[in-house]
Amino acid sequence: MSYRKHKPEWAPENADSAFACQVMTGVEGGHDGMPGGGSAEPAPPPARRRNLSVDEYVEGVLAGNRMILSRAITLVESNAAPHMEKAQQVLKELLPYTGKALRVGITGVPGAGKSTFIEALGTRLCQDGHKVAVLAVDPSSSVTKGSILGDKTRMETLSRQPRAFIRPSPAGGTLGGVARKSRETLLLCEAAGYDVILVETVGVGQSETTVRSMVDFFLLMVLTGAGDELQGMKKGVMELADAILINKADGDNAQRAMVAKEDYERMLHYLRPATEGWQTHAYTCSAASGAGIDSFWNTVKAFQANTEQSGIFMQRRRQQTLSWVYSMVDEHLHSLFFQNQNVMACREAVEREVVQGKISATMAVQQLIQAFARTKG
Ligand SMILES: Nc1nc2c(ncn2[C@@H]2O[C@H](COP(=O)(O)OP(=O)(O)OP(=O)(O)O)[C@@H](O)[C@H]2O)c(=O)[nH]1
Ligand SMILES: [Mg+2]
Repeated sequence: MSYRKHKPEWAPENADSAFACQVMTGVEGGHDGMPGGGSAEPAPPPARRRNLSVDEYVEGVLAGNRMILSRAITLVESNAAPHMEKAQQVLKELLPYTGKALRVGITGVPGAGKSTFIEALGTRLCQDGHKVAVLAVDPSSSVTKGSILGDKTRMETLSRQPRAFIRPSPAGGTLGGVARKSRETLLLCEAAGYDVILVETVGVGQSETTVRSMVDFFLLMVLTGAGDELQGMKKGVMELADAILINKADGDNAQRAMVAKEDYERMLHYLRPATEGWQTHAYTCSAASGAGIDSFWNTVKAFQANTEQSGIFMQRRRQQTLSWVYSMVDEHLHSLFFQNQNVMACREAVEREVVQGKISATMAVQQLIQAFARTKG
């Protein structure tokens, strides 16, 4: 194809901003690096206005071009039908290049220090030669409310790292929608060469389960003052974790953090581990001072070695992919059902009859499903 011969000199790796650059720097060969056609006219409008082809997305992402990666993510986040179709074509081409990163999820109550920790850990990993992508899953976020990584200044050091890529949560929508977008974003980042993916999520609602289902290692970050917190802590969340990290183990709090660590250890003893063959433990750290961060990463590496060796690592990934497929089938069927004309036509009457006790719940289901099935034949 002709554009391959005129491969653009992509914007430099360290071109500022993980958040879609507004303007691409001028490149040789005319508009957006495309053949200039010999025209001496001034440069046309900024490149991002021009639609990219599937091949341009694929090549740009594979070349590690951050701006094209940002645009590819915007494409997979779009709910417009033509964008979704194009996004799927791009993903199909990129799939063979995905799967090579270590995927780590991080949850914890608001203010636990997740972002501070990711900033410190991510910066170290970049210095060690890794390429780190940071994503967020926050189903409650919307453009107006801002998302958990919406404020770039909260990861100032990391966002300046040329080897790091930070992407806020897709705004609003259902958890299912946010989950799909986040998973596809994760795949795009892998294809772009990021070998560590850190996914932050707030510890509320169902988002932990969603993030657990897209990562290899899941970290629960907690604080001291544990007595109450331990009581209120959902056992279910602890059972998702491959490590529990008590943050802010610094200053006056250091001693309390050690006590909390013992408390958590005792609780973990009675819980089912999240990953077969791996015992979840509690650790302390200070995201602010950096203490405990290296040893946390060693734990993650040990987990990886252990689960790769036992085969659990790949087994979990296969299960994750399949359950992703079926959760999307569920969602699709759900919306087909509730948008079905026949269902909508009889729903009110069926609901009335069931709440008045004229028909049983099972009969109500039968009537609704029959109404749905009529259109399907
Ligand atoms: N003393 C101390 N303060 C910390 C530490 N880590 C984070 N903090 C502070 O705790 C506050 C919250 O930190 P964040 O990193 O924004 O917490 P978060 O978990 O990302 O919060 P949300 O994104 O709102 O859920 C900030 O004021 C941090 O400076 C630490 O290790 N020690
Ligand atoms: Mg945060």
